[in-house]
Amino acid sequence: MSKIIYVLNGPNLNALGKREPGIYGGKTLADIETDCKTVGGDLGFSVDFRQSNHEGVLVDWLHEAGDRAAGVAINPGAYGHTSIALHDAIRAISIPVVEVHISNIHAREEFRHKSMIAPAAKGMICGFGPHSYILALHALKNITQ
Ligand code: CA2
Repeated sequence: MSKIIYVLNGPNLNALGKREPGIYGGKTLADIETDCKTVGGDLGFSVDFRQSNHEGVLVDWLHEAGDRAAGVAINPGAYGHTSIALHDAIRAISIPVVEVHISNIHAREEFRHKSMIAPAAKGMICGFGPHSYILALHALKNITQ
C-alpha cells in the first residue's frame, strides 16, 4: 500500500502562474499538483495536495498529517517567515516535514531570509522553481523508507 504524503501550500500560492512569472515561473498550482502526483506515484506515494490562505487551517492539516501520513512537504508561503504556530505544529507531530519554497528566499528581500519553521523541519529546499516540490518528494522518499 502507498504511503500518504501531504503536500501543503500556504497563502497566495493559488495565484501562481497568473502574476509574477519572473519570480515563480509560469506553472499554476494545479500544474504543480499534477507533477507531484505523477512523481509521487513513481516513488510509491499517494500525494494529498492542498492549499489554504488561512494559518489555522494549515495548523489543522499538519495535525491531521501527523495521524495519517508518512511525511509532509509544505510551502508555507509568507507564513514561513512569521508563524510560530506553524513552527509549533511541526514540532507537535512526529513525521518528517520538509519546507519548500519555489524562489530562493535568501536572494530576495531581507524579510524573506528568515524562516520561522526551518528549525522545526527536517530540512528546507528553496530556489529551484516548481522543481523544489519534486526535490522535497525525493527527500521524503529517502528519509521515510
Ligand atoms: O518562493 C516561495 O515559494 C514563497 O513561499 C512564495 C510566497 C512568498 O511569500 C514566500 O516568501 C516565498 C508567495 C506565494 C505566491 O505569491 C504570489 C504573489 C504574486 C503572484 C503570484 C503569487
